[in-house]
Amino acid sequence: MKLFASLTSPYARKIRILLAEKALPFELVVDSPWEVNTRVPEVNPLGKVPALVTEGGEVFFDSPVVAGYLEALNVAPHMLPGDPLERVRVRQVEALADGVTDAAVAALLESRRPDGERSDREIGRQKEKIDRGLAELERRATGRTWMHGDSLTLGDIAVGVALAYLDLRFPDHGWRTRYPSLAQLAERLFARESFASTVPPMG
Ligand SMILES: N[C@@H](CCC(=O)N[C@@H](CS)C(=O)NCC(=O)O)C(=O)O
Repeated sequence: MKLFASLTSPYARKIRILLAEKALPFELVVDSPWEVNTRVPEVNPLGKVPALVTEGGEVFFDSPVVAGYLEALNVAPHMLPGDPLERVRVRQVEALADGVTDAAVAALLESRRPDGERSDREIGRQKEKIDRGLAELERRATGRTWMHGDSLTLGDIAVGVALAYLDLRFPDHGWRTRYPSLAQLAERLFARESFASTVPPMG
């Protein structure tokens, strides 16, 4: 398997963590879709990472789909429950955490627009999504070790990646103080080898 990824992409990091937790061998193709000579559009028409190319040459993209493919390989530890409804519940946590990441990416891109084109209102709107999303994740995390059930799932991985992305892009956000259950979860997650070995470089 080949994974097209940039080292700072939180969505690609979610997949790299999943691959590490399952100890699945893969080739990491580091490619930033923002560079002019990127080859990502050759595998993903949308020009986004992550994109996974299987041994047979089939391509999967959009991180929830890639995660679904990796789970379908049936390699332990399983990161989604077997029960269909419980599975949807974990995927809901993943979607909520990915949505926080989406809003953080949108706020960052807006903040990098030149003077006169940048909208502070839009940045504020995205930051509200981040905080509403985190408040809901905090509610769900309170009083439990993992976001769902009694073991690590894809939901926890997506939450950890979203929180780490806030540390990277908005280090003054203050989520650890405002969301103590998420802070405890993050401490457990960040100590895992899968998270430690995929820390993004600054940039
Ligand atoms: N929903 C997608 C989002 C992927 C995404 O937006 N990736 C960014 C990197 S963080 C990207 O490749 N952006 C390039 C672009 O938008 O052209 C997923 O979960 O995989």
